[in-house]
Amino acid sequence: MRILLYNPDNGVTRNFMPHLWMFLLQALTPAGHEVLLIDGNAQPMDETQIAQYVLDQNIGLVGIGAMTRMIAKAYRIADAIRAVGVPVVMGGPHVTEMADEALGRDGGPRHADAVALGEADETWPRIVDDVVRGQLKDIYTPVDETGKERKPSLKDYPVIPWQDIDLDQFNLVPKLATSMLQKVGEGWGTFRIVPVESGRGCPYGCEFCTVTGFFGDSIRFRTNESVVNELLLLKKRARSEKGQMAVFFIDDNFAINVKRTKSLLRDIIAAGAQVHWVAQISANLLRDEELVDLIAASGGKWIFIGMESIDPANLKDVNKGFNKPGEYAAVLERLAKRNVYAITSFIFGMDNDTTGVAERTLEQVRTWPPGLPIFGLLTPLPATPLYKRLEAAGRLTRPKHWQEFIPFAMAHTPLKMTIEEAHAEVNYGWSHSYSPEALEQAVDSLDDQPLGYRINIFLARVCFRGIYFPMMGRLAWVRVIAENRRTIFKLVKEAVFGRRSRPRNPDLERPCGDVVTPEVPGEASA
Ligand code: B12
Ligand code: SF4
Repeated sequence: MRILLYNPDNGVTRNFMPHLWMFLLQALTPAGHEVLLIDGNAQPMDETQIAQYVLDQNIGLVGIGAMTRMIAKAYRIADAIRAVGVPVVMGGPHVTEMADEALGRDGGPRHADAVALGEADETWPRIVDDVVRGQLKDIYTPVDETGKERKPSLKDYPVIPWQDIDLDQFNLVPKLATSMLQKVGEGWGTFRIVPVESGRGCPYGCEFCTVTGFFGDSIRFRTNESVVNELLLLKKRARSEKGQMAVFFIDDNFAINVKRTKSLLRDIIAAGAQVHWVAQISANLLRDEELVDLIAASGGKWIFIGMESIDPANLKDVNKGFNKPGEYAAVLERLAKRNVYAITSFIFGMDNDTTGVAERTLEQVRTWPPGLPIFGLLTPLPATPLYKRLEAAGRLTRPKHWQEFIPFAMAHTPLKMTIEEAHAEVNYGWSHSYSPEALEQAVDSLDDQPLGYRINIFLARVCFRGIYFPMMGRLAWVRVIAENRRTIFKLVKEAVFGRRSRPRNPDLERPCGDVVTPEVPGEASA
């Protein structure tokens, strides 16, 4: 049977990275089937096109995975595929919590023939077999023989055959530039950011987060050997096509068990399996100097930190009191000293937020080493403690906000400002962090660093800008380049003519006084 795994586009930004679930389920599919992958972010298709594709390719089963924000699109695609007679199975965090909605048991239309609840590593092969036998059930639950929920162990993690997977749709290098860039350095003909997981689960239970409920508070890890082998495979593929691979460790909290993370990073270094990587780590775990040393030595470049707020009262409200705003600056300095930078994520519209929260936050951000601040609104995702609290308090203004997804729009009333004021705060955060002046300032603040780092921060900022200000078409890119011409000119001038003064950062000088070769820019689009 031919199976299609499809991930809908998010309609806002062109995703920089494919979703892991597709590769994982592909690797877990029983032998004898062919699995095709389409990520709507990389290959946009409307309902008619996807239905035609399914017929043309003689697909016998379609699996669709989606987060809450893409679920409306996922349902429309599923409806179109079912209308041409091909069964659809849906999985992922949204339908796990809202299975009745997907199956049309809540009074609405049915969108899926079957739903896979929770982690589907063990149920997916059963689903495929049931389709072949014509015995597809409505719901697949990961349970053991006694009917008790079972979280898959990651000890026997499947080998994802990265060497064979068609990754063309995920190349971030424009086709026209491929052959020229293959000759640059070790080769930049392709550049891909690949999701890799080393473990699952986070016990912290932040009020707005789906993870603790979905993956459970039981933390599970792959073996170091299996992660290291995967990195080596990715490196080999990148070399063979004269390109680059960066890795996003998608673990919810990559250092949740610091001892284990250190042992993994040591094994990566020992095996020469370093690639440039990004990971999510909560600020409290980055107090450890040795951990940060190992992060840098093993290829860590960007750490995503869910800072959420600079107000301890807000953090306490959402059960994230373990974040200590007083130590954010020290954490970021610790990383920056090793040339590791942070993607700092903030949420506005929290219960203790008042107007001006964006500027108050930016005042602090400006005193930190330059990074990539991102801003969102507190969002009640289904089945989270936050959703239940707001529902009980009658504060949900759009209880089924996912049915009509609007980017950067609140679905409940904040306590100390209006919804419109909260929207204005997010807009302020983005526009003041990603204006041409702010980009120039970020680049200038790294004046004592080699050119590569500054090009890096510039490119990363330009790409991240696209999360809020859509940059889907060529014209939008041209506009961004034009607006930032001063900074681009400065960087190009330095690349061509060099700089008179030597870098001031002694860590970056070799004993002979040479500057460490700047990194080729580009790995930082995460
Ligand atoms: C990596 C990641 C990202 C990446 C990008 C996504 C990507 N390309 O991978 C980045 C950092 C960009 C990101 C951004 C966002 N993310 Co995110 N992200 C994750 C994260 C940490 C890992 C995803 C992952 O690969 N997990 C590992 C795989 C194996 O798990 P899985 O995807 O759930 O798949 C398993 C099952 O769900 C099931 N399954 C999934 N799909 C399917 C399909 C079929 C057919 C079947 C049978 C089974 C099945 O089987 C899989 C194997 O067991 C998750 C948290 C988490 N641990 O999952 C959050 C998570 C998915 N993100 C979340 C959110 C909210 C966001 C943002 C909206 C945040 C924001 N406010 O901006 C944005 C939106 C991005 C967008 N594109 O629109 C929420 C989604 C909750 C929800 N109900 O929708 C999660 C769960 C985290 C949370 N805080 O609750 N994210
Ligand atoms: S630390 Fe991160 S992953 Fe863990 S519960 Fe909180 S927000 Fe979710």
